[in-house]
Amino acid sequence: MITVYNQRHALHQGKVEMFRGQLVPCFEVPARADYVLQELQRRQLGEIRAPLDCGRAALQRIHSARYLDFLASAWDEWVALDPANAGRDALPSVWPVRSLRCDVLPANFAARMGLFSYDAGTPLTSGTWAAAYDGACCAVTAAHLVHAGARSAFALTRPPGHHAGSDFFGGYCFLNNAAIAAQALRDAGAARVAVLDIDYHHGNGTQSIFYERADVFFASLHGDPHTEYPFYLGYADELGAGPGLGYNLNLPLPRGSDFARWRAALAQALQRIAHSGAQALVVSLGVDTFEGDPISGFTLRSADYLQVGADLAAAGLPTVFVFEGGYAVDAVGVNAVNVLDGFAQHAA
Ligand code: OKP
Ligand code: ZN
Repeated sequence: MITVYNQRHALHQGKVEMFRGQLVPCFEVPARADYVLQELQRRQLGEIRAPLDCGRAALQRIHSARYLDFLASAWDEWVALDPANAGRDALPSVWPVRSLRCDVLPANFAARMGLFSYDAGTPLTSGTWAAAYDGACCAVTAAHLVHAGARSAFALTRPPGHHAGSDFFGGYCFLNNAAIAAQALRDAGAARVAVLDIDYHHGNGTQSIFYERADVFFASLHGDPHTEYPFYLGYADELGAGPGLGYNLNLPLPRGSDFARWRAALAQALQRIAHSGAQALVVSLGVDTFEGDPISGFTLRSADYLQVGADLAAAGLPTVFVFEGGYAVDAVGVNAVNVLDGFAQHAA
């Protein structure tokens, strides 16, 4: 398993997120990726390399130009409002919901923060753009390695990506690394690609990006959005639309679900992926399904992740893993690497 590691991930270091009327310390911290790297090195799971510069064009296959322009300049605009902002994270606080206009690009910075986001839990910091850009390049580099014949590759980066849409950030995500990887595989020549999202939270960004497309099948196992973030997408009746009808699969599970129940849903998703005709697989690898996760509600144990990796290997597809969630920081390295190790041990 080759790992493509984002050495600049810690440039994105949020201080606080809005939670129940208070600004609380961020759950999505640099130590998460450090622990995964440490565990990869400890178990000598394979070569660890740096990403190639994938260029803005690879990002623009998924994200709108005006969103990328905004992200690239947002920090400078934030500090220009008030030099004291240099010591604070930027968080949105106003959004264009139903009946308000999304087509006008306001000059006001706060108004643009809201236009391009959907929650107040995702701080934008001085290094967010640099970290997210290099992270997307990790995903593209991993996709190219797999397209060139590697059985698998792992994009180890943060911030995560699966909640980010073509023109919005949210859920700790800015650039949709998994979608960018899937598109890179398509552009390299794979006719059909599947994205399997096993993070605890529904990958609303990835779903929305591919919802009307038949060339990228999206499947997700996640906490039931009736009670779990991101609440407004991820229901079982979302099947895709237009040419994409039949190419979206949501398997919401109740909060509290255990590994047996989760694994049965995984088998269902993998069966559909096998029938989708996908030539390559992108896995949004979140390990916030862990019993000890502080913001999630499934009860997987560390050893279960070895089995998850084995089940994924049995699908037999060239596979790009992209790191997403997992907030039990002490366990995130073991859990994520268990998936990769289980995969490597069972990959033909
Ligand atoms: C990102 B990924 C916790 C509230 C939850 C958003 C969760 C985003 C999860 N105070 N806020 O792991 O899917
Ligand atoms: Zn998650």
